Amino acid sequence: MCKKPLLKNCTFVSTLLDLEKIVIIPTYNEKENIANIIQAIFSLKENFYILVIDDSSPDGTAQIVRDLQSTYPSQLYLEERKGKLGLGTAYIYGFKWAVEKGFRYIFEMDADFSHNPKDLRRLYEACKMGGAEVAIGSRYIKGGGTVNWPKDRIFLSKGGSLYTRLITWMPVKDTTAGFVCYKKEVLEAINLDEIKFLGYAFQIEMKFAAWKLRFKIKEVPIIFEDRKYGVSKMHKGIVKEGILGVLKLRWYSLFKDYHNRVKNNNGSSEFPSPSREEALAKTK
Ligand SMILES: Nc1nc2c(ncn2[C@@H]2O[C@H](COP(=O)(O)OP(=O)(O)O)[C@@H](O)[C@H]2O)c(=O)[nH]1
Ligand SMILES: [Mg+2]
Repeated sequence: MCKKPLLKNCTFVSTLLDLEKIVIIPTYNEKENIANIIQAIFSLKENFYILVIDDSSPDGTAQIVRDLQSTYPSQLYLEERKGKLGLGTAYIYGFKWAVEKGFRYIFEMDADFSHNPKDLRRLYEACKMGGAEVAIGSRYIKGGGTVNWPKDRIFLSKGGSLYTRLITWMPVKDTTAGFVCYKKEVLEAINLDEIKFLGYAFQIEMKFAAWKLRFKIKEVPIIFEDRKYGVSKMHKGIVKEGILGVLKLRWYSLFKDYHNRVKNNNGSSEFPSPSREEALAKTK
């Protein structure tokens, strides 16, 4: 049952709807994809809710979502932030939002169809029935893979995962994966205010924190397909952040009390947005 109203007449809505599964989709300039991905998820007819976190995309992505809200008034939500603040902080914002409302299974997913909506169910089942507390859509286990991805991206992604495993010893094959289902308890246990990375490093640290807090992580094979529409927001700063970020994680976990830092003792502050300068400064 929802702790805080999703809609003004929450009492009415919450008695009718079960706040089980929500897919968080961060967007920046995804006008070619956003309507289709939303429709693809709702057409699964598996009672998914969707929260789009849009960073004032100049291409009008948010308006497309607003227009669709009249078709899906109680299932589609939009949060808009002022300026491009990075994928990591968008997810942190969305995680807090979803936990606050009382959702039990919280998914991360890209807008660009690299993640197949049909795989949402398999991630859900891994958590709901398979005993996982974090289910990762993995490209680098048996049965997983990539389609149409340029060689340099495959190299970067596989290399990044190998590098992370060598340095952190984290037993996860696809450490930069962005298609994930978290049980609410995991996100509640992590001090989300301490996760400050923006790109690949964000994905790595979420898994690292969950692992360090001893949650059960399971990888589910997925086929990741390169986007057909729109452009990637990947840039050199994200790679640099990833390389240094992994070293920082290892360092903190060796010599400083990473466990205590990342464990949520007090409850996180509400939906913070870093300043634009703060977010941009980190990726330079
Ligand atoms: N809200 C928000 N979303 C972002 C930002 N950067 C990327 N995204 C979204 O994050 C998802 C993954 O980004 P994408 O460009 O496809 O990265 P790639 O798959 O690594 O090339 C897409 O849905 C993007 O629109 C950002 O700064 N803010
Ligand atoms: Mg993509």
